[in-house]
Amino acid sequence: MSDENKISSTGVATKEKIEVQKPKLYKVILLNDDYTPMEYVVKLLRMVFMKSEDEAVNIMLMVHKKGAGICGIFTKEIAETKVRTVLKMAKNDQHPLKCVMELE
Ligand code: TYC
Repeated sequence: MSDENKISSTGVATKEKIEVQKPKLYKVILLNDDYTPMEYVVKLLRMVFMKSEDEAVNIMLMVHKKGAGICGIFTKEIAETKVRTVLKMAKNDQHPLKCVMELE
């Protein structure tokens, strides 16, 4: 939220309130399965989420051990695109990898 000072045509200073909404953020979450190769998940995390090798390995291991892991936090449209990209890649490469988004 911010205020903006204005001088009107009558020369009177007025204060106008401008409301700025914070965009809602969504976590993109990768889910574990028993079949998708670990190296494939690491490659996907590097390509889709721009992770370093170390970051990608850590996220993959978290998903493998705990069942789920956060790949990133994004605005709605970006999160939707990331989920769609992951599912499309996995389907194309015939892996059962699942990915969902969740409001922060
Ligand atoms: N559990 C898989 C395996 O042992 C690896 C894996 C990790 C699969 C993360 C999916 O999102 C995933 N090959």
